[in-house]
Amino acid sequence: MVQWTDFERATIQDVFSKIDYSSVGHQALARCLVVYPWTQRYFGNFGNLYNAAAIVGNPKVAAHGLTVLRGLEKAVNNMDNIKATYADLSVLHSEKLHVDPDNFRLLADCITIVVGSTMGASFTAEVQAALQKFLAVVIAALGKQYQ
Ligand code: HNI
Repeated sequence: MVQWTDFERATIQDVFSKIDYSSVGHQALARCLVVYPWTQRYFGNFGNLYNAAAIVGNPKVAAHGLTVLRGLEKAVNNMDNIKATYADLSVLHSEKLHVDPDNFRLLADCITIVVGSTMGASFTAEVQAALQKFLAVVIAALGKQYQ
């Protein structure tokens, strides 16, 4: 089981209590789709993803970004049990959506970048380390059904 320090727990709670889910989710998913264009293939029913402006302006991207952040909130609220919390979500991404699990890391990195740019100076190296550890646990849990 993952061990969390008091600082890591407090930091994750603090970061997620301060960020705007809609904005961070939207920006992070849009960034992922622009920077790693092959990720667009999973969102064929989202309509126009033709270029960066279309991706950022696409309301389905915004809505789904919020869905992803709400999904992350479940992990924030169950930090000692993220694998079980994500069991169904892992099955969905592997067996139904067939998302290559390498992509989880790419979206997670985009989330880190957007959170960092939103938090500015308060996004210290220690805060980044806590967030990336949390996201690594999320990625492992989402990938569990692939193994
Ligand atoms: Ni993901 C649906 C959470 C990474 C492609 N995804 C969801 C849902 C949640 C979610 C929550 C909604 C489930 C439901 O309807 O029951 N996804 C997450 C999280 C991460 C993640 C927490 C990683 C941080 N998903 C990814 C990645 C891709 C991805 C990297 C593809 C590149 N997800 C999808 C697709 C759907 C989806 C596609 C269905 C979207 C739809 O509405 O049709």
